[in-house]
This record gives sequence, C-alpha cells and structure tokens, in this order.
Amino acid sequence: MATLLIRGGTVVDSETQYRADVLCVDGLIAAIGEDLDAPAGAQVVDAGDRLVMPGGIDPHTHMQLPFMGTVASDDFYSGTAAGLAGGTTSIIDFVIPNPQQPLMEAYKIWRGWAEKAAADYAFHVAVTWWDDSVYQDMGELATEHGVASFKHFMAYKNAIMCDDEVLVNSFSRCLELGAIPTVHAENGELVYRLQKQLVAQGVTGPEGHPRSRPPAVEGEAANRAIRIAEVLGSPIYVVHVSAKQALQAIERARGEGQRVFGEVLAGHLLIDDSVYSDPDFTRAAAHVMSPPFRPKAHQEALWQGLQAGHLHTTATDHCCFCALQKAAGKDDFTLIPNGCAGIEDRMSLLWHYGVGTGRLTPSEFVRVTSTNAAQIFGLYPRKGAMRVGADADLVLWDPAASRTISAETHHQNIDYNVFEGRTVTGINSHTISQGKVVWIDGELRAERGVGRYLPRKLGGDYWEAQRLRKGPGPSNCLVS
Ligand code: DUC
Ligand code: ZN
Ligand code: ZN
Repeated sequence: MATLLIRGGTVVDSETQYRADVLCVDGLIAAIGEDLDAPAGAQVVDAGDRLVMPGGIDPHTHMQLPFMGTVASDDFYSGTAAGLAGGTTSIIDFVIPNPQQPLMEAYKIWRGWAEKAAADYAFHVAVTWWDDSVYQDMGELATEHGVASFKHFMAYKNAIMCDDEVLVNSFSRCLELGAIPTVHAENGELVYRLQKQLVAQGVTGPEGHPRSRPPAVEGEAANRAIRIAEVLGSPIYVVHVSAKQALQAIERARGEGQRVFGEVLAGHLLIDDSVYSDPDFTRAAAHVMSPPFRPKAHQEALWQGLQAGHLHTTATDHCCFCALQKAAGKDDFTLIPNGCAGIEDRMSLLWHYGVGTGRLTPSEFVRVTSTNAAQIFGLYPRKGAMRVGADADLVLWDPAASRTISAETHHQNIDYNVFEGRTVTGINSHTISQGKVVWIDGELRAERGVGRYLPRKLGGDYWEAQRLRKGPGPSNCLVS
C-alpha cells in the first residue's frame, strides 16, 4: 500500500496544535514528529501553512434511505464521495427496519447497499418495534457486528415511531449490551394531530411544516427520552437538537450529573424558519426536514450549547431528495419527503461560522466535527485521533482559502443546496482517506467500494461511568 509523508504542517488535534510531519503507511498513521525522513517511494505532500487534522466524522447520514414513498438520491457511493470532497472521511448511517421486519434482515440489506461506499462507514440500527426477536437481534448486532448504538424515532406515527413501551424495552437492552440509545426527539402524536388540523384548515403548503412541529414538540420528547434514560440508568444521545427547549432538557440533565449527549446539525445552526415562507414551492420544500429550521433565536442558543459543551457533535442528517421527489407534497406538505443535504459542506461551515467567528478554537472544531463522535460511538482512537496507529483519515486545512457553496459545483446528488451562495473561508485542500489522497485542490479521486464497515466498541467510558454511578442493569429503576 501507499506511503505518504505530509511535510511541514501544523497538526491540530482535540487538545493542542504543534508543527510536525505526519507519515502514513498502509493506511495508518505511522509517525508524527519533526523532520521525518521520507521512506523510499513515498509520496510527499508539502503542507505549507496548512493545518493537519483528523478527517470529519458525520455521525448522522441517510444514504439511499427508502423514506416517505421514495429513496434518498445520494447513495453510499455518491454521498461518501461528496463527504470526501468536503473533508468528511467517515459516516455513521442508519439501518431502519420496517415495523415487523427482523433487525438482522434489515442490517444485511443496508450492509449490501453500503458496499459501494468510497469512505469508511458504521451503522446505528433503529428499533422500530418490539418483541423477543428484536431483543435477540440487538444482542447479535452488538456482540457480533459491533453495532454500538440504536436509534429510536419518537415521531413518524403509523410508520417507524416508537411508543414509550418500545423506548423502555430498548433502552434497557442497550444498557445490558453496553450500547448507547439515540433518539429523534419529536412527539409524534402531537405532530400527527397538528398536521391533520392544519390540512383541515386548508394549510397545505410547506409553511405548514414548521407549524406542525413547533419547538415544544421537540422539547417534550427530548425531556421524556432523557427522563426514561435517567430512570433506567442509561446514557442517551439526542440527535439533531434544533430547539432551545430540547437543549434546556439536556442542560438540566447534564447539570444533574446524567450522561446525556447532544448533536446539532450545521443546518440548524445556520438556517432559520423564514425559508418556509418562500412563495416558490420548490425552494420552500427543499428545506422540509424534521425537526424543521427554527426561528433565529434558537440558532444562537445552539451555538452557545456547542460552546458550553452541552452539545457534543455536529452532523448533517444528510438525506437528499431532488425537486421532483419533493413535488410529491405539492398539494399536501405532510407528503413532502423530509430531508436536506449537507455532508459536503459541514466542515467548512463549522470552520467559517465557528472558528472564523471565535466561537470555537481549532481544537474544539476537531472535537465537534470528529473526536467526540468517535469517542461517544466507539470508534476512538481508530478514528478521530491524530496519533500513531490511528487510521490515516486526515484533512489538510487551508484556513485562508475560500469557496462559494453551490449546487452547480457540489458533488452531492441533489439539485439544490440549502447553503447556496454562502462563501466560506477555511477549506480542505486535501482529504486523505485510508492513507490515500482522495481530494486535492478541487479534484475528487474517490473510489467506489473501498469504504470499509467499521465495527465499534461496546461499553465505552461514558457507558461505564453511567453504569458505575447508578449500579448495573434494569434494577437501576429501584435506585433513588
Ligand atoms: N428527518 C429528516 O428530515 N429526514 C430523514 C429522517 C428524519 O428524521
Ligand atoms: Zn431524525
Ligand atoms: Zn436522520
């Protein structure tokens, strides 16, 4: 395999920065130090004034997801390739079984779809129903396939929504296995009722979407899931926190010593709900995702949550639907496929609006775009670390270079970009995946099928700490 020497850059990890060369051999970081010799035949990249950081990990993507009567338009190849173009070198996607479908069956289907991936990937598996076979399959997935997290949709009634019984059963099982439960926190009963009311009142356009999913709907569900986890003594991870009310539930629980983790999307940090008043259906529908974009005040709260350490990871919920697919909801907003793209732009957006404004230091940027996701989800230190023995998934980051985001130039398989026209300063000149240069100054060299499945570690530090605090197993509920 290839040997690559990155010469003369500034290494940035989750703690600090220092001048060093980085030698990559056979897909791994082999040495980090000053004035390293280039082995015979090594490719040498001069890092110049650039930073050398761990590649991004997007812990929330949906490649080729079958959803709301259609299939997400970025598949595992095009979506991971777009990620590489933007400096994201690993994803954690979701296996989402239909209710009554065996979890193992769905998992094997998703594994087959992912074989075309250009970058490494792992899977959260969604629990969408419950019986003994689900309990058994969770065990097999965790112990034999390294699935260290399970997802629960608290919305999407009559489809994939979990009721409290499923949440309690599944969180308890996660605790037994050393896996972390994650939740999409929206009260699906309320969403269902509000959707019906709005449509009955004649509100059928995309403006109905945020009205059917107000912040309190998210706050209630986040708090309920967190409280259930508290009673069971389980850690919990709340995906795509978009509303102050959900953030407050996380802050309260963390303040009381509970192991709660929060994820925020680049979109929720930067886009507000005015997009839904656009009279052009295509533009408004392009922004329909759940939870929806919020009034501006929520964005500042989310940034503060990220700075304060109450939100830990940044993701995209990358789930592409083209204009034609979104048109399924032309006469009824509840039928617009939910989802927006973002994998290609997350890293630069976080740098530009985070580091560029002083909200984040470069090391904090590394933490929230890579290291924290690796640590929470059992990928560390293989991923998310600048250290010998870690995978050589890296970005060479040029803090002074700019690009303007556009659907005309992006690599995502979607005809719209919700960040269209934003010029970001701070971009990856190179992306290195498995020790190979796959993006160099605008040229994408992604290879279909080279991405590897990443089995993950169970029972990480956070889980162990929560377990010690509360005592083992479901009998936790007896501990006051
Ligand atoms: N939200 C979306 O917008 N798309 C996919 C699934 C989800 O929860
Ligand atoms: Zn979701
Ligand atoms: Zn999602």
